[in-house]
Amino acid sequence: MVQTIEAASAAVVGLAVGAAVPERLLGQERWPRGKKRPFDSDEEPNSYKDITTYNNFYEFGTDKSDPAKNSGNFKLSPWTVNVEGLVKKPAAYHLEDFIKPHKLEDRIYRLRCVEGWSMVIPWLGFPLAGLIKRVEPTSKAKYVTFETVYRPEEMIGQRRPYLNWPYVEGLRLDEAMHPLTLLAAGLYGKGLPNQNGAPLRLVVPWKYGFKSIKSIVKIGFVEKEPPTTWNISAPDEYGFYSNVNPEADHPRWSQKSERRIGEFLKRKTVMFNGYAEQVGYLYAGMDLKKHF
Ligand SMILES: Nc1nc2c(c(=O)[nH]1)N[C@H]1C(S)=C(S)[C@@H](COP(=O)(O)O)O[C@H]1N2
Ligand SMILES: [Mo]
Repeated sequence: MVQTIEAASAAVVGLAVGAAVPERLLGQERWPRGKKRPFDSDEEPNSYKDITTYNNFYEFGTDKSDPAKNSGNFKLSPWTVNVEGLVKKPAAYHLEDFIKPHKLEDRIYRLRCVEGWSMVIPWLGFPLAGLIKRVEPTSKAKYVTFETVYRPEEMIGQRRPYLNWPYVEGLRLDEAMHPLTLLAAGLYGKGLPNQNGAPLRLVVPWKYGFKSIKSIVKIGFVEKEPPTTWNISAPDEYGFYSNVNPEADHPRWSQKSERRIGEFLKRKTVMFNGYAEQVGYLYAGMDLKKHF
């Protein structure tokens, strides 16, 4: 059953819900959805409770329940997003000005974590391509970089060396421009909860979840493939591309199947997480076992 927003709200009393993105920017109540939109998965979304209590966000701890428990005092405003590097219009944007020119859309996407579990999440966001066009990358720009906020006072996980902080990620420019690539400011029609990466996070549905970096403060444009956090941490296990691929096993486990949160039996993992038709052309001629 698709949860109504009322049921969803009742399920999260006591959890932090994003407030940095004013409701007027999020627009009218968008959930429950009407007819299926072109980019939607037709699978049933996970419950608001599952999506907001089973999280990976190491800045708030390494257990799945830690981000919801430990992110209550995370400050969402003021929030500035710096756009820098090989662009004609570098700038430090207040979050509102960053989001305002873009039309927010609901997008129901599958999310597959490299650990072997998956969910279906109704995001609210806008295509990263719109932002990229707005800031006008120069012809030298070939990759886009992203950085999470560094605030060990508020993010207890950053006081320990679980990963190299701040968390950084990157995409090739054509991946970043793909219409599926989203900057999300909400889910289930409301502002993003802190544990899901408030106030703004990336969503790249055909790649393992760790590419979808949370709580972004910096977006850069560069010429060379940038370093990425999980690749720095374990280069043999996590590559730059990290496309969902049932044929390319993780060195320590198979990637052929996954457990959908809320289900008991495993499902088969699908190439590019089911988005092969839309994104396959981006990797034509590439050996995806080598460029994992
Ligand atoms: N900054 C940051 N972003 C992050 C992570 C993290 O630990 N820190 N975890 C990643 C991983 S491994 C996954 S699976 C997704 C989970 O997103 P969700 O908690 O909203 O489902 O966030 C990704 N983004
Ligand atoms: Mo993940």
